[in-house]
Amino acid sequence: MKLFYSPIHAFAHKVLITAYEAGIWDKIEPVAVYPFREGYDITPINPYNKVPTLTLDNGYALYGSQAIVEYLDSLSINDNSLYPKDMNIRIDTLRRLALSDTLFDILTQLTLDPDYGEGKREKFIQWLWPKVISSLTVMDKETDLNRNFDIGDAAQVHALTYLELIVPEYVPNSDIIPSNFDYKKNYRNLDKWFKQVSKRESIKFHYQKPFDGDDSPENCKRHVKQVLELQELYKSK
Ligand SMILES: N[C@@H](CCC(=O)N[C@@H](CS)C(=O)NCC(=O)O)C(=O)O
Repeated sequence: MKLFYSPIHAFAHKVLITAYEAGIWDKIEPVAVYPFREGYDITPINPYNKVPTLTLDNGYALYGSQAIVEYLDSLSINDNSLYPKDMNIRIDTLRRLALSDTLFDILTQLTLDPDYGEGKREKFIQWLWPKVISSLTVMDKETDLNRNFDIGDAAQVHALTYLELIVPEYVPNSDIIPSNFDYKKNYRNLDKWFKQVSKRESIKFHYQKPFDGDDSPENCKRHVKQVLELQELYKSK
């Protein structure tokens, strides 16, 4: 399997955490993609040109991180699925997964629209920033240090590390977002929770470790080509 993903080391992606928790990280060939830099294009295997995208050995390309994590979890060689079996608990876990993934989506929107005109941009932030605050408030309130680590938690690590990475540094100036914003100071339970979960091997394995492979556009192109060749090969079988 190949995992096309952005190797930003200060961001602990839930796909990487899940693959490690499932004990199958060594079955995955990581392929670095920076979707916003020149030369990286995975549109032939994902119409949205988004990472993460996972491709299987027959060329099948799976995208949408929620589908990818569920697939990786199903391959687990450990007896520790991140998806609780009890339906009520599972549904709540999926709600928490959505809570964190939506926070991530909002954060990417905040960083990726710097070119709005003066007034319009403020309106845009006025619309999005309260959602960031209210989701953090819910997460802080729901923090449970005794719960078995699940996919909702993996997504929360993902969203919080991204938040820490980009706000306020990569979010263009705004009167609405405090220039010294630090969720760790304002959401003490979340801070405590993060300190505890980040001791897990699945997080320590990638978090804050620079990518040491080939992250050139040429390498990305070569892997996309290989996937397309596999798709042709398996189509004719
Ligand atoms: N809903 C998608 C979101 C993934 C996503 O937003 N990826 C960003 C990471 S920066 C991306 O690849 N953006 C490239 C683009 O939008 O062109 C998922 O969960 O997989």
